[in-house]
Amino acid sequence: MASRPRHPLPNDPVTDEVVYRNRRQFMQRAAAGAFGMAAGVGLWHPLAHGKVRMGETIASKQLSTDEERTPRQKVTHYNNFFEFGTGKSDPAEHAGSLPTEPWSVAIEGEVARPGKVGLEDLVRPHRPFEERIYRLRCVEGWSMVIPWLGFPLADLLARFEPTSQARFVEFTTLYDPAHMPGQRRDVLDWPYVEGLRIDEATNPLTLLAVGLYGEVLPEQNGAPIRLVVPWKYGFKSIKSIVRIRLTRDKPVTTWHKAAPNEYGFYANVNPNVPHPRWSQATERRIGDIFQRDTEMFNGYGEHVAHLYKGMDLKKHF
Ligand SMILES: Nc1nc2c(c(=O)[nH]1)N[C@H]1C(S)=C(S)[C@@H](COP(=O)(O)O)O[C@H]1N2
Ligand SMILES: [Mo]
Repeated sequence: MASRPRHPLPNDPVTDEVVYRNRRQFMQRAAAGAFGMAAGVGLWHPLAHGKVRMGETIASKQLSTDEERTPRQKVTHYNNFFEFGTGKSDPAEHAGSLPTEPWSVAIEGEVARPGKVGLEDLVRPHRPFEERIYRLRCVEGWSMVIPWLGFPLADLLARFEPTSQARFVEFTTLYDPAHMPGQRRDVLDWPYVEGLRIDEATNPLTLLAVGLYGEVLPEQNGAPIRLVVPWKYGFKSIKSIVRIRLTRDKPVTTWHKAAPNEYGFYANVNPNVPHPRWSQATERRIGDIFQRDTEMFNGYGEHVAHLYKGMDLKKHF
């Protein structure tokens, strides 16, 4: 685990400089009569009020692809987010009303410092966010190139101090059938759960994303915080996370539970292992007409192949 300075954890008073600055600005503007009372209320509590602010970001060139990015309109209107329906346009149509503020994430299990942390407190130590341009390969056979904004999951986990017993990380999506119409139907066993081995979770490529294309994450892409694991099929990149649990045992993941012969725990992109009902050898980049060859580990082998040395990837698909 990377050794990093300890960061303030849950329940620390909000003393962040940005907040201080916002508050001071508010005082000045309020004094100048720029705001009425109603407008001022939210500004006194900027963290309860605002979504994650992007602020300054840094480009992570080394881990980014220089391939052409999929247009933002496609990235935000061709989605899989079954909590809002199974159609590709359902998430863009229905996810906008998902309440993402306030939002907190529970960090549980094999950690020395468990806690339930408000979103801003969770992400604040990880600013400025990095821009990572990653390929995303869906198990259905399409792919995109998406400029995410976020920070390494490894950095977040280190703050909570995983114990020596922590072998896996389990992630859970919000369960809120009132706002997630798909959860009122038995399409999947809700809430959506995903998992990684601890060495996969702490690989430098593994990202917690809070934005894309320079802006706050749209609801349909998994606001306010989602996982991005670019060498695995898209379904591992779980959206709208409310719980991160470190465990000794391998998590039981949603897609594996739904169809164990079709969706393995590892779900590494692998052109040599067909899905039982279709080939995985090629893919169509959204916007392209023709298929292209799918690369082993989605082209991220130099960063992750060592994680699977000695494993039979046909068995551990
Ligand atoms: N909670 C949740 N996370 C999810 C899904 C989902 O249905 N629910 N779909 C997955 C699948 S199959 C893919 S391909 C990606 C799509 O991410 P995107 O819509 O941001 O491109 O999200 C993944 N994360
Ligand atoms: Mo997918």
